[in-house]
Amino acid sequence: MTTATAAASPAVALTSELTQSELFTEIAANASLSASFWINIALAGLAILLFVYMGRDVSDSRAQLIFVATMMVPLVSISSYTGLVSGLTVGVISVPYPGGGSEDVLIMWGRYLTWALSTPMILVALGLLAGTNLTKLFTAVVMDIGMCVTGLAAALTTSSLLLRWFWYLLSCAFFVAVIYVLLVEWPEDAREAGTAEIFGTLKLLTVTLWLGYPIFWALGSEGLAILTTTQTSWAYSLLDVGAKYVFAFLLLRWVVANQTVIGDIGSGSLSAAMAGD
Ligand code: RET
Repeated sequence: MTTATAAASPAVALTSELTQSELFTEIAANASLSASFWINIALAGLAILLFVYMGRDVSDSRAQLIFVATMMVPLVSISSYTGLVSGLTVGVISVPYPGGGSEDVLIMWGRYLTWALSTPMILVALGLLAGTNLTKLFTAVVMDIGMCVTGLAAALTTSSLLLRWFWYLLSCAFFVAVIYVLLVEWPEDAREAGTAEIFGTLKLLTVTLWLGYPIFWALGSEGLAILTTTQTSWAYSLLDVGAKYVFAFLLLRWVVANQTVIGDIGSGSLSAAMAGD
């Protein structure tokens, strides 16, 4: 495999010493890779405008908090993808591969960093919708941040193939805890809160799409290199469209139409904390 993993016709050869503007040129020269970024910048921008409009009359405080948390998702996303297109949050590292040897690969490390900000927001919104307590919300959020940070470590470790995959497994272990909360704990809370139906839909969407990320990591240029960098980037970008904008739209549309249900979500330490008790 050669430097073609980063661009069909690279403007400059990939080495780990590229400057930010060389990385920028490299990305711009690959139309498909660039498009995988720009499509998200455009959709995040539209989502922000749409959500501000949808939230104009929301008055319940829990509903407002769900709005703020959900709005953060496209806001973080537009920042994340701006970092990627500008060459600021990408780099070239020498990735070791199972067959032996290594390859200089374009790594979009900014993705993992910004996931550590956006995914907790998704979980806060879902936890508030399910009417969960502070303990479960805290657990889901810290496990999720653990998943993103160890995922970043997996992507950036070049010293050892074994440790690279050990980081990956650690990240998966954190991920299992998040999945457990989503599939076991929160559906029960949502049933009590009267939000079981919409929670069920969003849970299914979230769990299904989130599972795609570790799968594409393993198949992509950071893992087994079955897919090229551009293909991997497209996979993440498309998963992002569903996991962020479609998810956020479905949630906020429901919240706007069901503010009274949200307002009635009662007991639990989180509600008590929100009410200032
Ligand atoms: C990595 C690789 C290591 C193992 C695991 C991963 C999981 C990532 C996930 C990302 C979800 C991102 C979303 C972003 C939206 O803003 C880090 C790929 C388990 C689940 C939903």
